[in-house]
Amino acid sequence: MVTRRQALRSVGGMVLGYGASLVAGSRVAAAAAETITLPFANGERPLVTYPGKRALIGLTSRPPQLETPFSVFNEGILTPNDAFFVRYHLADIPLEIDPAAFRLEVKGKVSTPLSLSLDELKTKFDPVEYVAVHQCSGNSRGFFDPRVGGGQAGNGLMGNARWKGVPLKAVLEKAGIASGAVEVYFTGLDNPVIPETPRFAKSLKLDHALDGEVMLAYQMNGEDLPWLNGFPLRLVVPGYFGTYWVKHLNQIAVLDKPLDNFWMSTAYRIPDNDCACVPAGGKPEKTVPIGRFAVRSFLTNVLDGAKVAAGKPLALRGIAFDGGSGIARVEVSADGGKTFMPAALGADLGKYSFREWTANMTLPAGPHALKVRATNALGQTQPMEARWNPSGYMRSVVETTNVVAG
Ligand SMILES: Nc1nc2c(c(=O)[nH]1)N[C@H]1C(S)=C(S)[C@@H](COP(=O)(O)O)O[C@H]1N2
Ligand SMILES: [Mo]
Repeated sequence: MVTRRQALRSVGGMVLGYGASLVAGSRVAAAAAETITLPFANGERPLVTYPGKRALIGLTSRPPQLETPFSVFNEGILTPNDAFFVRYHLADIPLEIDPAAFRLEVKGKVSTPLSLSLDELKTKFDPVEYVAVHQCSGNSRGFFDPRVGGGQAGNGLMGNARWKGVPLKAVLEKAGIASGAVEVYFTGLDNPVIPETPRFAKSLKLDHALDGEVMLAYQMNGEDLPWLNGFPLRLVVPGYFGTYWVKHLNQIAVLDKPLDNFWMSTAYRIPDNDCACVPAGGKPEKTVPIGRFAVRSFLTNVLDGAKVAAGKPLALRGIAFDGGSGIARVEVSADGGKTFMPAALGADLGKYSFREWTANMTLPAGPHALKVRATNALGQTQPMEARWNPSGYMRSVVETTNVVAG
């Protein structure tokens, strides 16, 4: 028997050809047979499949929110499109988009409002391409202690992809920024279910929008954007949390005053201090919009609870990234962080990319707490103790992997 809950777990359709439609409807996917257990209380999740995606960790189905299983990060330094996480706020997501009829509107404080087809974006502007990590502010929220409200994610609300598109700057310059402009507004094709809910929209400061790096992306890892990752166009804001990476982007407006909506003024704000933290259980006095990623690093080839061979070289491998200065060094510890030794860095795919690291260590028999710590080009590193804020954002603690050598 298929329950309503199970039925809702599937969008129930497929992406046809080059993203003609994600049809709601007829076929109900088999109920999730498999589950995965994230390493915190109430961490059991179904593995679910959606159009264009392999089995991913299901967090919610309306709207779809899918987490990447951590094992994917050990498969390669780029995250495959079919394994890339999915996050939406509002359940009325686009199910049909005609790429030929799609237009990006650019309006507001500009000298010439624009309405650009995908074809024009692809042919009338010089494309740019770079590798960048995309990460949700709430990545790893499930590890917060004390626990906080919001999607209880493990470490899979992140991914690393090669993005291709048009610099936002080029499009804004074509429209011509009028005097008095201070911010740029972005929204997409998804809608709230009830009109009282504010539509999802974000803004960037004008100088950020004009930095030449923020991208209107139409490709991810050499293919059209996957439907659920924002087909046919999304904003890519390298180094910045995913909340700014507006999907199904179809409207840009240049504003003469800061955007004051729920998504900027209430949600996605962090304590206004260097650690973006408050004492556990506390409340920040003042908040600011979330910005760049903190430095993070992970061991990917040895999992917590693993049994490893004692007295033999153990090859360790993982990833590190930061908010865009680039990873300068990675160190590993086998004694719970008392001493660290340097890891080797892998190929440099750019300052916004995951950086691979490798290390070898030989462990005597017994339990060991492995730790990995990265430092970026600005000298910023990861705290040994987890920081806390009430929204569960920006986890960046030195992660621990407990193993037993025998
Ligand atoms: N249109 C639209 N864009 C959006 C959102 C959304 O709800 N609607 N969520 C944002 C948030 S919070 C995140 S983390 C990323 C998720 O991108 P992904 O689904 O491609 O992983 O999209 C961002 N862009
Ligand atoms: Mo997010």
